[in-house]
Amino acid sequence: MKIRLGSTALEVVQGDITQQDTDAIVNAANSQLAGGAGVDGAIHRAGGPSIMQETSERYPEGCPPGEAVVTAAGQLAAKWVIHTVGPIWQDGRQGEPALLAKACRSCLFHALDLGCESLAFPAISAGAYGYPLDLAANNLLKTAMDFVRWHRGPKLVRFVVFDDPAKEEFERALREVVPK
Ligand code: AR6
Repeated sequence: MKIRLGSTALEVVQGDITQQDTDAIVNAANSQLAGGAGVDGAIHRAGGPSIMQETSERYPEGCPPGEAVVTAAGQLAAKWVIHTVGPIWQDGRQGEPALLAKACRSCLFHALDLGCESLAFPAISAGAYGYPLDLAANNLLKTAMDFVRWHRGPKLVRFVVFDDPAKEEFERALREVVPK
């Protein structure tokens, strides 16, 4: 499902983030940039060891929640991996929504700085970090919509969701956040 906003577009597709041919893909990393399961594991497996080598060399301090760092994408089709760290869900009153939106914006700013026309996001924080799927979908889509309308780019922002429930929530959120 794809919605146009002027010269930009927001899209929800079901699939594997590692298979995207967008200029950049986003990794749902941890603050040590230590690798892990889920999206993080899949990206390091498919991209090869050069990605971890680069994060260790360039970002030995890791990356705080809400921020993002960039590496090349090794063997992936994308040119760049933008590693961000979402919040760990507690009860929703510990700043999680602001941090998730900040993580999303940090990735979008990096994408513009890198000259990317297209960027693919996973459902940051909605797996191991426990962020409720519906709330993550609303937050990420609204943040991305506000960003692309204001900055008029990147041209394509794609949300890649793994399973049917995530697809339903992201498509619902896309219909709800975009003004008619
Ligand atoms: N492509 C697209 N989506 C995926 C893929 C994939 N290959 N694999 C999983 N998902 P998660 P988080 C979905 O746990 O919640 C790691 O260990 C998954 O179904 O990857 O931010 C890191 O090292 C879920 O909807 O990210 C951190 O320690 C969503 O992607 C921690 O997990 C995000 O799930 C980060 O947890």
